[in-house]
Amino acid sequence: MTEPFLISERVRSALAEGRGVVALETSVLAQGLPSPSNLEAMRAMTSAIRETEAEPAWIAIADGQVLVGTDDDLLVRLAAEGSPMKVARRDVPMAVAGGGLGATTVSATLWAAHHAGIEVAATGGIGGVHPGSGDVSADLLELARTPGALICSGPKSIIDPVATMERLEELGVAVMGYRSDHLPFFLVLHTNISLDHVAKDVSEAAAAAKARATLGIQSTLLICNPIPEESAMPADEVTTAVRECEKRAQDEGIVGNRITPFLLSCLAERTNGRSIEANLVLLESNARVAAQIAVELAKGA
Ligand code: PSU
Ligand code: MN
Repeated sequence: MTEPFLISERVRSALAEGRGVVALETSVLAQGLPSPSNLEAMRAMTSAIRETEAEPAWIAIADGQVLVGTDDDLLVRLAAEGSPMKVARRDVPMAVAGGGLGATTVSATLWAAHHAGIEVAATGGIGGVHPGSGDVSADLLELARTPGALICSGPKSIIDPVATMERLEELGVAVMGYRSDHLPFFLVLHTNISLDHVAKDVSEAAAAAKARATLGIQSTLLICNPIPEESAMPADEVTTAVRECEKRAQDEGIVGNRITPFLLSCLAERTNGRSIEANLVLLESNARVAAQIAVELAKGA
């Protein structure tokens, strides 16, 4: 029988040598971005992490195995193939048993990273509470029950940021701004929600992550790094586009885990691709900051 959980040789040796490792989700490649932007994101994130002398651990499911650290060929397949399964934590057993190709969301990625002994992960924007529909991303509960540190640019612009922050508070998930005292909002620089905790540099962020780990606090520290300012989109433009897309999703009866990919692709169409450009910029920036934090943690910050 093949092992259902496989850590790649590169990731295994990076962990054994005490080097920094950054876990990365693949749903952003398979469902979040169109081709060829998804491959561009994959390459930019991989390079940003390697340049920082950390090791990327892309997480995916293929041929009955959860893979922590994949080769580029598999990522190219994930990015190209019509419909890899979108795999949140609850879907992992079926994705493994089914033997096909699966792309992990933040929840499955945090679970697998922790299982592999990886402390730091990066994504674009997290899921959260969708306005009005009662839809809440599994990302939130996962942040509450799995230890680690996740670098993101706040909740995605399709999410209700106030309701999401309330839910994170209830779940006991700490939110820390990275060089920002307001909650970033994915494609938009920030919301008007102020944050209680701010890291002014990598060493402050790493120190908080280290304290969490030392104390054995069983939740993920959410470190929110705003999109680089020159690439940020105007809030009113994004809000208008999101409202139109929500209406379209409702008219077309889009529900469940198809909502987020639908809204992201609608947003790309409504903004003539500018949301995709902005998404690429923030993904690369988050990968770099995550790598810097992972390296600092590995040094025993
Ligand atoms: N960040 C992005 N693009 C994405 C996602 C995150 O910039 O596509 C994905 C992540 O995998 C996240 C998922 O976990 O969207 C959330 O989906 P849902 O709202 O269905 O929980
Ligand atoms: Mn949902």
